[in-house]
Amino acid sequence: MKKKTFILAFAVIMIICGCAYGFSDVNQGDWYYDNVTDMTNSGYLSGYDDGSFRPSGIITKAELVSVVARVNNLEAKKGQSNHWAGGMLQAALETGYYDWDEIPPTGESFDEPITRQLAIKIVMKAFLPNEKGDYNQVSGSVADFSQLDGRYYDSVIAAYSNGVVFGDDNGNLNPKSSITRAEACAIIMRAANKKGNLKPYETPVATEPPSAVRKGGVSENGKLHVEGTRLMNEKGEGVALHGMSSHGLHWFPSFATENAIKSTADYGANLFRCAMYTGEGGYISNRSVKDALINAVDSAIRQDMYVIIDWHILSDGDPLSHVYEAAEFFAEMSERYKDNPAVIYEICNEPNGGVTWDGNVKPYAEKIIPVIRANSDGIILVGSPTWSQDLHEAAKNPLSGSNIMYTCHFYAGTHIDWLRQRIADCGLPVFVSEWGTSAADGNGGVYLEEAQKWIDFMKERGISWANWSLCDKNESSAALVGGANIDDGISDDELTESGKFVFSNF
Ligand code: IDC
Repeated sequence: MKKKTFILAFAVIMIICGCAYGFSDVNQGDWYYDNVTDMTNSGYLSGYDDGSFRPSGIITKAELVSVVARVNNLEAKKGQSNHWAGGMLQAALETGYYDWDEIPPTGESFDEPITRQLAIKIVMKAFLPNEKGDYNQVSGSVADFSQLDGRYYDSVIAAYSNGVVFGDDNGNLNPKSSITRAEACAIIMRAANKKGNLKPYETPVATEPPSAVRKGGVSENGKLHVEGTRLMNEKGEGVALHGMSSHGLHWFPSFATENAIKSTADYGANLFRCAMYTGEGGYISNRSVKDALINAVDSAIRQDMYVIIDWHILSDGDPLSHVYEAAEFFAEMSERYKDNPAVIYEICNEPNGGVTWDGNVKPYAEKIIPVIRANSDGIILVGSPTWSQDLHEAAKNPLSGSNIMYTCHFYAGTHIDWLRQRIADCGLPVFVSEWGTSAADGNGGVYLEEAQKWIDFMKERGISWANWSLCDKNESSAALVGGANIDDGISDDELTESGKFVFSNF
């Protein structure tokens, strides 16, 4: 009953938004219709851009294990492989879904089709590890039971006895053949339903329309793309986004609420940046900060603003140090916000500490960008070494692919002409996803004369920016005075000197 309500809600949203409900190649009456629909509605597996699901396409080891692991709420672990699913496969391996030799963690076999016997074992270990079945009955009814490898007897017998698997029309299991996407959906959904731990379906924010329409907002500019060095709107006109960055969401979630974000839009901002620290007590050690991030992203979307999802590496200077977690995170975020034109992905805030573009940042970006591109062709922002100042290094060996921009971060008390010159010289599309009126430590100053030079420079070039930061911390880069209560909007006397300057420039 509950699930039906969720599915109904989904259908209603899809109809309101004028989206087609269902896949071109999955029809009511197909034996897998319910399982595929439940699975895709729950957001665990998606179809293809052309509107198809390809039910008879094969599923790989990486795909099957990562879907099972996600349905079962596993969290990615650090694995040996840089494959997009490496972290989830490591977690599944450590949890005992399969043995080392069945899918070696090196990544080499991750993209191979998974056999049916192994898929069944993984699904049973994940959802119904304690179920048993009747050997005589199953071995007598499965025509090709003798084809099974002995290590799969228990799982296959339990799967048949619990209604997770049925043979084909000839009573065969074909244990060593590949398994299709539709079949995988079916066995996963049957087992997960039997265990009863399916997460309720959540309203897809991606299709929820904004509740406000604002000048310069998403409803006006639509889907963004990059042409040459410029950010363009859907109509092919140059567009510049301006707004605030949050401070660390795990420290200051109360300044990243819908009211807080809305109050910046009321001053004219059309951008909000959600800074989710990875280190310093952030996401890597405290996954719950993702809830604050999602809340902020959804809020900005409802306010008709563009919104940056910032993977805020800082003390953990090498982005490769958390590449597995990043792949998992961006897979989830890009799936959640799939077609939403508001969402911009910033994949590494500020690489630093001896990392190089060629050796660290570019290889990292080349792992994360395809993960996002599997779901979205939205704008992706990439940092560079030395706290996102080494544009000249990125320019020597830029990334391939479209809709990629390079971030440049500046603090007016520290970074002056020479960094502006770098932007002018690099020939790359640049996005200033973080800047401050203070010195680089977030304090000192404020340096409004130099900040004005920067504002003029960015305006001339149509460069988008987000200012650090919307919070009331006692440091000069903070936009709000101590104790500011912004639940009812931000009044002028709640703005610091920096805040007044920045808000007047939206
Ligand atoms: C600063 C915060 C400060 C915090 C410090 C360490 O303003 O309160 O104690 O981080 O977490 C950056 C970073 C940004 C920094 C900011 C100012 O992206 O996280 O915030 N800065 O130092 N790069 C250059 C400057």
